[in-house]
Amino acid sequence: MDINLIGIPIFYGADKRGPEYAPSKLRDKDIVSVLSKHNHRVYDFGNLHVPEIKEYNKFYSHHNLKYLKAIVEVNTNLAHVVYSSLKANSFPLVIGGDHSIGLGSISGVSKAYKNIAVIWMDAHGDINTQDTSESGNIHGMSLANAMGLGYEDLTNVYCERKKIAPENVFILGARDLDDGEKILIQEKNLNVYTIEKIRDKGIEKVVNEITQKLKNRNIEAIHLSFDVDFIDAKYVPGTGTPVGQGMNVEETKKLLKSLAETKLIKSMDFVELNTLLDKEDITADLAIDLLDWTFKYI
Ligand code: DIR
Ligand code: MN
Ligand code: MN
Ligand code: MN
Repeated sequence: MDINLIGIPIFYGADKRGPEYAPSKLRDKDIVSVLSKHNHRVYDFGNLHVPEIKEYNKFYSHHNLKYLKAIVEVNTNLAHVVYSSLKANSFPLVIGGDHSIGLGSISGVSKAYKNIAVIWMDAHGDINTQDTSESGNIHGMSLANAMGLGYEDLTNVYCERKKIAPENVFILGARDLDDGEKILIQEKNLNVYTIEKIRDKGIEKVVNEITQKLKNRNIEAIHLSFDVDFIDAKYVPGTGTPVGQGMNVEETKKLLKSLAETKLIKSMDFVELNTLLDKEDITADLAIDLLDWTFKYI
């Protein structure tokens, strides 16, 4: 397979420095050779441009959407790179950066395919809007924006329509949800698989359940958006908002393997590696290990 490696050195969605260094960290750790081992041709597209915004200007465009304008700009460009990659039969692997980039990726995928699904692996739901968010951090809103919910500058990124139907969104591993997010999950009847639910049913069964639903709906492509805080806090010191009670590394790998083996994953984000918090490169090394593992089966 051809892989287009796309780095997005952005921290604006998290409003905490660190994730912007992840793409170069993973390149230092030879991500290109690691992925190439598995019979993939890897094209390193470098990093997309992220405009420099001064911290005192972060509320410039909206009082509860920090760095809105720059995030819209980066996501628009990302959407087009993802779309172009898919049209050229390449697999876009998007390395964040924070999770605000999930919107750009999904926007690009949704233009390339008619029927898509999103698997969002995350301790968080990222389904806040400017009205429910307690932080004003856009990385906690990107999945809502992709579903057409939230501020119009964000929901209109790349094209003026919703990018993904709520029934085709699967949130795996959520365990730190804000009140507004819990309400939205009820309202939209979103597919949320908590850690307990995944452990109860077993990984095989969960993946079968998801793929059965996708088959019934004629889904052509899955976009996998992987926030490294999906994994339990004790294994990922290098992320901005770690949460306990998550899966261990072995369970996570089992889940990634099962998902990859569906052969439906056509694009992926890997986000929220914060190198400034990552003492001894524990999380960066884990990131390499997880990507190595996943792309063996994709
Ligand atoms: C929180 C944290 N729900 C927010 N979200 C994070 O700011 O909206 N997402 N960390 O990954
Ligand atoms: Mn996230
Ligand atoms: Mn998260
Ligand atoms: Mn929270």
